[in-house]
Amino acid sequence: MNDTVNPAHMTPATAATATSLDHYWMPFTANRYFKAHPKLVSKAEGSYLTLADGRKVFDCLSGLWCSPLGHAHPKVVETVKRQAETVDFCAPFQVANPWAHQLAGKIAGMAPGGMNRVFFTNSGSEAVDTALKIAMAYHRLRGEAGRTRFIGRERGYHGVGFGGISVGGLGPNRKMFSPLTLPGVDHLPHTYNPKEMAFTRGQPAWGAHLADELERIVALHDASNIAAVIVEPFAGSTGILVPPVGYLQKLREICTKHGILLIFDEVITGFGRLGSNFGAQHYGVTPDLMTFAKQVTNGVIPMGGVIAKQEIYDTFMTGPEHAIEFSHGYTYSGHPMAAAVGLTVLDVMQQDGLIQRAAEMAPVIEDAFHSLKGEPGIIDIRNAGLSAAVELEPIAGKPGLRALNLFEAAIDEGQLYRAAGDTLAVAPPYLVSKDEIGRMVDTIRKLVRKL
Ligand code: PXG
Ligand code: PLP
Repeated sequence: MNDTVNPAHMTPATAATATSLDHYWMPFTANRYFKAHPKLVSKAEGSYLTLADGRKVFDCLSGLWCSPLGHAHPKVVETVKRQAETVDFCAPFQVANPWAHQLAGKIAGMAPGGMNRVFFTNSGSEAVDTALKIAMAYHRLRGEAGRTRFIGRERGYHGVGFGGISVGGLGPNRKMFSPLTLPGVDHLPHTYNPKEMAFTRGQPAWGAHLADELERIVALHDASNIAAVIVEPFAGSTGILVPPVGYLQKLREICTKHGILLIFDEVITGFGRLGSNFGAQHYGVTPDLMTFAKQVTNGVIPMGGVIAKQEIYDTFMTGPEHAIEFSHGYTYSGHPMAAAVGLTVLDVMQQDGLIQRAAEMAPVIEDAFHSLKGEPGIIDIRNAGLSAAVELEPIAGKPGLRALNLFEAAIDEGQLYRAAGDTLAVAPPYLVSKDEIGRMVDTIRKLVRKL
């Protein structure tokens, strides 16, 4: 073991041996398992990653839903270099860099009509906490300070801040912190019912009525106490749960009726994953606030943010002109490197018609994945836009192990899937070919027959 090798100079061959794995406490990872079965990515190019042990894999989940352009895109590489030489950093408060303003304009132009004010953060988690704060402050500024409650959804993922885990609906992320989650949060039921919807292509026909649960929660607390409802357009990290037909429309109607803000967490669905700019446009429902992250910079420089309706922004723009209207922000909000990369990424998406391309490939991935129906151990297949999930029957008493085994075996076959519980998820770069989709599916077919 030699800790002193400059990692920038590592070749795939040296990376495997030159790096001590002892010190890095890895996020959302079984650390002991990983350190016994290391997978170090030493090169990323196009849609492929090379591991330090020399194996080359297709990046089935675009990093972690982050890299629709693939890796090392020449225009992005050039932007990083140019921006580092131009303005690498400047303070975010009281001064600003022009790229952040330009990117805000670009994002506003892609968002649904009227959603045209953008607050930058560095991650989806920060975006969610920011959106919750905007919602609460907005009501207070309008003289409805009693509206402090939030409504999330079971199985929802909204990052790992205290706000995000409070409205989130994943037990393992919450249980250690239960006493400190936000007070005044309720959860809608999740929308997954395999009896009614297993093997549905796209949106299930069953389940719109689950949105009526919102009326029940409103009746319990009274609308005058509720600030906002937050949901993912489709629930991504829990394994791609697609909204039932009419469900999001109903949530919108009920929120509007009661003066409750609707927040779409578009961290995964934003910037084309569904073949539209945002999930809002794809599903035809306009929220009041949207969060984004990940794809906005192709994952190259961390960035997230909140898009607000102009009316919400305007509500803050009161009081003396020299006074801060919203006491919130991050050292790296609107970071010039991230903003410049974001501009390039969104330009490339537009110039190369990549969101249209994602829309065109959506039926291809749908057909390919649903061809796995009937294979051993596959109990459900779901798809949304250019993403799909295969639900495996858990091994009795060992949840997650079947998917993990398949995930490991697939690396030898050249595929890096995402294993979450017993779900395998894919969301490839937008330039994915039919052949590449075929290989993702063929590998699953081969491995479920064998394992
Ligand atoms: N909201 C949503 C809807 C997300 O999907 C976040 C917030 C948090 O973003 P940051 O940048 O703080 O991680 C996410 C993140 C998976 C997976 O396996 C997905 C996420 C995170 C971890 C795993 O699909 N999405
Ligand atoms: N902790 C300390 C001591 C700080 O000074 C700051 C920012 O100045 C923060 C936390 C927050 O960091 P960030 O703005 O990067 O979220």
